[in-house]
Amino acid sequence: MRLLHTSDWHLGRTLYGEDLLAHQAAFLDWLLEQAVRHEVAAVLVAGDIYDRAVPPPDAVAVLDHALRGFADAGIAMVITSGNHDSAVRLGFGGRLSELAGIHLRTSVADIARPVVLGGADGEVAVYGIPYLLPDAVMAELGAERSHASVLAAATSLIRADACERGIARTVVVAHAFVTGGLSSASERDIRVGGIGDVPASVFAGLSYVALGHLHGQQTITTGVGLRAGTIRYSGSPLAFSFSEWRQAKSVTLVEIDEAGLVTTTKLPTPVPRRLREVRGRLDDLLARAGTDLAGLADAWVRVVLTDTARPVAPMERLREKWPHTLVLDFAPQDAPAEGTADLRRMAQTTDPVEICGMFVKFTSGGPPDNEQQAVLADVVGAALHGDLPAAPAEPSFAEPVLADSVSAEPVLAEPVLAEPVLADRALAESVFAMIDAAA
Ligand SMILES: [Mn+2]
Repeated sequence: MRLLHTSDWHLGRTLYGEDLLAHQAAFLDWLLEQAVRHEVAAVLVAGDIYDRAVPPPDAVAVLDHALRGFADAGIAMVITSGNHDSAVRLGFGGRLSELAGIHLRTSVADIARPVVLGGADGEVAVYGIPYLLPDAVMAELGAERSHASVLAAATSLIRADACERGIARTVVVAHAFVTGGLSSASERDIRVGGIGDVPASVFAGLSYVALGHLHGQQTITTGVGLRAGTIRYSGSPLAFSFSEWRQAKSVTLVEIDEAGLVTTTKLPTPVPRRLREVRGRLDDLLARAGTDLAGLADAWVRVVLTDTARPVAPMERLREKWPHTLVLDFAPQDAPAEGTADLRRMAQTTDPVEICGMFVKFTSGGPPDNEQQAVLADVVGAALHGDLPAAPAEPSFAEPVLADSVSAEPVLAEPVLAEPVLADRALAESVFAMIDAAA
């Protein structure tokens, strides 16, 4: 019997502001083609169908269209909710869609209610475990406050049910962080709060465990007493972060033989655009745009600039060559590593000369030299005595510098950074105008 295992569609998600929905819809069309071509008995979707608990309407429309396609083709689906989904919203109308072969498993009550697939070689029972938040389900499952405990309780129910039915070949679809799995930057950590990951041993005795949550495909091989290849993350069909740019995305074709032994094959998913990361000085990178970096013109690109001084309008210049540049980060060469500590210190300092000096260090990678320091002191002194040229109505330095750096976002979120800078904006601006003039 053949099954197709996929997860983490995250319908409605964007990639650094880039709309992915058309690519997600194309993936779902492709998935249906694969399901038909490989004559699978069912498609298993292990959670994170949507990116958000309240998905945007066009993402709902895309899922609706896809489900109808599978139902029309007579291919069963077993879908569980992930930590990004609202189980109640995703599960709406579940008993109705079940009549069309679309089996939503979004509640604890349905964990031990399998979808029994019949084939020429006998029956396979497929169970769906929705993402189980320990606090929400521990009482119902009689479990402790940990993922390991609630999942162990869930799989006990499943083993008991399969035993009662006399079905030896069992498949579980679940959304969890299993010990030993490798994560990437685009997953929302479900271990927060000390509730822990799950040992593979909770899945002992099952023929195949179709996992979701981790976005890189991988097989978990740390289970004691488990056959290798039986516990697997299919990974997401698309990359959702640059940390995944080297991953080849796929869905997993699962073949279960009569004895319940499993073989898996990766089917590479369509790639709408490759992700690429480059690092270097702006001028050097742009000079390579016609040669070894020519391929970046079609790619989604993250650029890490190592220029010591921030170049003017870097994003605009990069997008002239590589229009799909999405992320621009700065990592000045030889820059001191204590940048964040500097920002904290800035929040506590009241000496404008020192603040300006930190800004020079932040933007150029090094502290002001003696000459610059003298200019700073002069200008600040003049400003404090009211002997200052009028500041322009729309100050221009703070915004472009901070707004074009994605890496600055988490720092900006801390109010301590923005305030001292902005409060002294007119002052600092004049200082920098004079430094520019002096340079
Ligand atoms: Mn996910």
